[in-house]
Amino acid sequence: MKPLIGITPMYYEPYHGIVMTNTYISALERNGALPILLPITDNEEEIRAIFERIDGIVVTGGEDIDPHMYGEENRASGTPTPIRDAADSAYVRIAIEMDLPVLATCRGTQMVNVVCGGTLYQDLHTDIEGNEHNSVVDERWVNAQHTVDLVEGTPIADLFSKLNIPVNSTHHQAIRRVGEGLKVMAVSDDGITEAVYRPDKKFVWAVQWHPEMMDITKYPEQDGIFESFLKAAGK
Ligand SMILES: [Mn+2]
Repeated sequence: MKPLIGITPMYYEPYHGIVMTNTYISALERNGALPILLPITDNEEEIRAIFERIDGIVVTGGEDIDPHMYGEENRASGTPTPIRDAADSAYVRIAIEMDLPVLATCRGTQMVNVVCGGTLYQDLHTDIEGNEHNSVVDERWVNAQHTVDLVEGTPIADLFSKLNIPVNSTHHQAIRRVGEGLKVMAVSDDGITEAVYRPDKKFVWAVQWHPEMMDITKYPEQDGIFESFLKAAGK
């Protein structure tokens, strides 16, 4: 049976709409899942009931997380979206607690880190002097922007069977202090944590890049991330 995967939606405030980039849906479909969009809710009972019926969640990219969630004032973050922060943090917290497989990308990765008690760089260029992460923005969604070193002995290093891979990069924030229980799996060429996982859980992977957006004809190995996730989510 195909695993049923819930995707956390983005929120578009002007008409209280939920929004989804279709690349998440097509990457899941291409790799053998049935994707569905989750509601924007932080109702614990509702989330637990949904989780009884699905096999994993994808935590998507989007706006900056409210820095108050990790105990800081807003120095260099964008305008927060409280309704989405509340929903995403509830989804991540309950999924980790119930040991439901989680694949997070970009903002989703930052949310996994914050839920586990970590902090973020609010802006790489201002928080780290001289940092030039993503200063080139040419086709940054589909093409690799920089490389990451994979940490030997982590599942992502086993998956790629090499220790340096090209990734896209669309973020101005990133993991600063790594959250409790998380282990670093990938570090960018300028020293930024780009992937973490929870060794104590069935599958909690969080990558700072967007594997679902990368040009699959050039970077077919990125589908391996979805394959690994869906294998863990499979019945
Ligand atoms: Mn990056």
